[in-house]
Amino acid sequence: MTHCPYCALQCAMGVALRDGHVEITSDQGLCQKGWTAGELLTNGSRLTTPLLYGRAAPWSAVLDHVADRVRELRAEHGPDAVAVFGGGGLTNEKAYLLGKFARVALGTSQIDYNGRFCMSSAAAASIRAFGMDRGMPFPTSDLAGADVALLAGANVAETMPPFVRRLPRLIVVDPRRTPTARLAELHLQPTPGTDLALALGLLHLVVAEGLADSAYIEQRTSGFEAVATSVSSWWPERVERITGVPVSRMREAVQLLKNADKAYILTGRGAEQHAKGSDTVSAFINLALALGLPGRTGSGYGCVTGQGNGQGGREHGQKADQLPGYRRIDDPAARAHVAAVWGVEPDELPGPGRSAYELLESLGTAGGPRALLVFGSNPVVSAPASSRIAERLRSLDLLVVADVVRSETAALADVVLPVTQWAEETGTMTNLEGRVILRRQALSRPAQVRSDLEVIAGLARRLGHDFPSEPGAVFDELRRASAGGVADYAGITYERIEAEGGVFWPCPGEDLAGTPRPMLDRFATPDGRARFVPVEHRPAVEEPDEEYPIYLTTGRLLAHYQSGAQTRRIGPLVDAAPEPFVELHPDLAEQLGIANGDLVRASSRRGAVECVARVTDAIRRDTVFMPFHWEGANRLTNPALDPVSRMPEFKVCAVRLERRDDAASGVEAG
Ligand SMILES: Nc1nc2c(c(=O)[nH]1)N[C@H]1C(S)=C(S)[C@@H](COP(=O)(O)OP(=O)(O)OC[C@H]3O[C@@H](n4cnc5c(=O)[nH]c(N)nc54)[C@H](O)[C@@H]3O)O[C@H]1N2
Ligand SMILES: Nc1nc2c(c(=O)[nH]1)N[C@H]1C(S)=C(S)[C@@H](COP(=O)(O)OP(=O)(O)OC[C@H]3O[C@@H](n4cnc5c(=O)[nH]c(N)nc54)[C@H](O)[C@@H]3O)O[C@H]1N2
Ligand SMILES: [Mo]
Repeated sequence: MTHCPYCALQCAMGVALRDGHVEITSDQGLCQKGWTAGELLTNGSRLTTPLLYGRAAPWSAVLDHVADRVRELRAEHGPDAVAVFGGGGLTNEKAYLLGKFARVALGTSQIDYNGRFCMSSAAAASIRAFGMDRGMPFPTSDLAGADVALLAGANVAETMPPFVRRLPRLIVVDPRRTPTARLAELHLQPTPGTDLALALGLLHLVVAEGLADSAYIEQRTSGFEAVATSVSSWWPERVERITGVPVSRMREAVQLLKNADKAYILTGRGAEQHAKGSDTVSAFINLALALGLPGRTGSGYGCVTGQGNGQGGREHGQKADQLPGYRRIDDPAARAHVAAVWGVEPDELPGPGRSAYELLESLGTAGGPRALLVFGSNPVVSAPASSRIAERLRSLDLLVVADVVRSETAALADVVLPVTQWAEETGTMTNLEGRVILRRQALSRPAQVRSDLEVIAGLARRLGHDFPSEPGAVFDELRRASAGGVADYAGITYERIEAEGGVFWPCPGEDLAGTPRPMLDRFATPDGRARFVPVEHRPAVEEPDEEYPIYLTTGRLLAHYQSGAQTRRIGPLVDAAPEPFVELHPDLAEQLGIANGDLVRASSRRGAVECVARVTDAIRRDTVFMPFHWEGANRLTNPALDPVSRMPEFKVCAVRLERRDDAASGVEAG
């Protein structure tokens, strides 16, 4: 058995080859992306041979070249001249080995990964409140037993369809009336970037109406008084002015939460991908704490983790500030433990490096890296201010991309390394519940293709380091490196995962059970109490003005995955969603003289893109929406970063929209 290559639900599936065709089976039902995931294994658009400056070349020559160039650049500019960019779709084994490769074989501090664009705000807020970041500290099967869940900025009907069946009655917070909002009992439709004010307003109502759970607050939390005082000025009318959400709707939301015996508050990228994303999540966690939800069976706060290994990918050391086991790279005890497993001295390990966007932005600049190795990300499409990032990538002395297809980023690379796909390899993933699952190799792999682990170990060997490349051996080393850390995998084995249907971390010993609900008795803070964190609302970094009068927000469609590198090569998915578009309200369309289907030009201070207009009353009048599955949407987005999580402000910036012929004549005239 293996698991789906896409999102953090990691649905189990069987994969077999019949008459040259990949057949997918499932007992639980899959989304369309899952059912069609086999196509990329055989459909001819995958990479099958290494490329050196665009030409096919043997593996040994290509890896020799990379190692030689890395040595030269290091000798000339120092170890931080070589950088690594990883991905939350990589298995735990790959994420672990990539982090070790950077710190030990390259000796560089410059490693980060695309999860910075994904989970980092929720992770930062969870650590502040609970002392631990396990996105959902409960099995998703708990959700169905609740009376209500508030879903802030998550469109799970499109991003995790099978998850919807596990949900109770919903309150949905989204500027668009999404398929998820249509399922909801109550839909709050705020201006993008105002969730923080909304959460403060909801907490204000809870406190003002005496609905806070004082026994729970007393026994299990600290810091309530300061937060209660800080929300006293967030009266509902003020919040309505900022968010556009009517006071009556806020009251209805609080009623639904109040009347619930069991309830959840869940956040998705819509609330998190802001330059104030970690404070926004803190505000929602404060609300959950005031209602007494976290750390109880059947209630809680959770972040709806995104990528296949979004959870595990942030635990084993491909993040700039982390070592395996969710350890901090600036913690002397953590460094000593991991250095011992790696057979190096603690002071040989580099310190924390730049965050994802800062790393990409520094490439090829004075003092920035001269070389980048990318494993499992397509930043030319998915990074904010993407034209600037493409330019930075072009300025490098060496760009190496390991991928399964020729992504937009691979198209800029000096060296392209074709790697095996999910069904052709074995490894563990940690799903959104913190359950470690096992993908077993189901198919043989094409002759010229190697696994990421073999590629990393092959490069390490050329740089004088002996790394394991077999998944089981890498996992055993990961278990030792994680032992004693927050994300302790020491007791997890492939055999146990298969026998038990997955194992939840922490699991510190083979004779110990996993931990599905790690916060029931105490939180992972020094005093065992969850912390209320006072936070204040502020506007988006870039608010609309005369020149750029409209809010742009971005997100996902059912049929495509992320940068689209995989799904834009799968026939039925392309048929379902063939082209990029911008969604706008009929009133705005009329005001701009734009009709449904018109070609339009959208521009921001950072760039412009042309696409088709889709007119729909499911969006606010002041806001337009673009999916980011095609190159272009991110030319517009604002790379302003959250001060704590370093998350870019993907979900709100200011744009202008014109019909293409108007825009063209404007250019000629101007
Ligand atoms: N089909 C599909 N599924 C996926 C993925 C995919 O690419 N395609 N990617 C996976 C990954 S990595 C992730 S991270 C998850 C993401 O899953 P989600 O978080 O559900 O996805 P998004 O579409 O990015 O954002 C969710 C919603 O946020 C809304 N939104 C925009 N701005 C705001 C705002 O300011 N406030 C609020 N409250 N809402 C706002 C958008 O309208 C959108 O409907 O999906 C996973 N699943
Ligand atoms: N405007 C806007 N931008 C966004 C977002 C948004 O909501 N709005 N969301 C952000 C979020 S949440 C995320 S997670 C990022 C994701 O953005 P990306 O990091 O670009 O995600 P993917 O498209 O999944 O890229 C993965 C790449 O790795 C390849 N790949 C897949 N599996 C493997 C493997 O096992 N090994 C190797 N070597 N390669 C592999 C794929 O073919 C693909 O080219 O985008 C972010 N960007
Ligand atoms: Mo994500």
